[in-house]
Amino acid sequence: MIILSGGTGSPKLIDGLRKLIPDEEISVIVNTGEDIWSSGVFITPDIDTVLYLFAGILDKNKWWSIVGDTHHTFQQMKELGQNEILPLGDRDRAVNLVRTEMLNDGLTLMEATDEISRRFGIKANIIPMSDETVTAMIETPEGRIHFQEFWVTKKGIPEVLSFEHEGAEKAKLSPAAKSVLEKEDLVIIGPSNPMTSIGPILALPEMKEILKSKKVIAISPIIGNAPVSGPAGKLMASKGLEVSSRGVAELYKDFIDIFVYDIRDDVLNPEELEAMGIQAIALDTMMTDEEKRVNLAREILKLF
Ligand code: FO1
Repeated sequence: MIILSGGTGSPKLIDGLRKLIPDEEISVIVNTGEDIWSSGVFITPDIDTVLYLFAGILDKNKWWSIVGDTHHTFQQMKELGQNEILPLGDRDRAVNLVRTEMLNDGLTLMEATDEISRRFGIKANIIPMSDETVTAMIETPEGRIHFQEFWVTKKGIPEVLSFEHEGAEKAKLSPAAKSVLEKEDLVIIGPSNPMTSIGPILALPEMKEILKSKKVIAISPIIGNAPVSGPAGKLMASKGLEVSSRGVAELYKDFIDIFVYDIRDDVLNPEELEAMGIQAIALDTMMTDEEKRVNLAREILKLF
């Protein structure tokens, strides 16, 4: 089984899936469109979240970074006037330093991810969507800034005039992603931001075409007119898309078979999707505790 993952929502679902199927049977194609260089370190937040999840060290209160991590290095750097965009923990920084060293030694992002997975004893197959760098940049009235600066430093407050993924036009689907997609028939599009988390994966050449030949279930990250978390709303609105599950379904309609939306959603009309040949299924998608994560995962597995 393949899961397309970005931050928070998809890792929560993977957490539930892990209780039902062995890690060895899980392949995760992970967004790298929010990656950022900071103080000489290459940080790839969505890959790290998935790595830490499978390594059993993810902070499940925040759904990023390592549980119990300290911030001594970040604080010391701040005192020296180095204000990093992402407040990186010390252990998190260690992982990112190891990765950066591997990249500097000539490894691809896939090879570096594989090696770090191996060292953590991870059995799942964690695959960066691409080995090329793709960077989400947001145009605000005060200028063009990195997604992480918009979301973390500026708390998602600036108006979003537009956004784009720099490097996306040159990026290719990673060979490992391609190879796993050749072997597996079931794909889950996790409930992550359809703009900056799932969007970059879908934008890669061939991806949408490949998905058309698979059985694809997408889970909406939006309930009513508000995302469960994160900046999806503002970013969708900046592209003129309706901020709703209907807006998400519109983005995915050409290559999905089943669309899962929340039981509380009062915007999506399932008949509209059925008319497009997409099965619409209402489930409880609020994964606020482990039981709910496992329940949602179980219901999704029943759909295949
Ligand atoms: N997100 C936040 O909202 N605030 C943070 O301070 C923060 C720190 C952070 C550190 C390392 C890391 O890998 C991710 C971190 N994130 C933080 C998450 C990140 O900004 C995005 O939410 C992810 O890119 C997921 O889309």
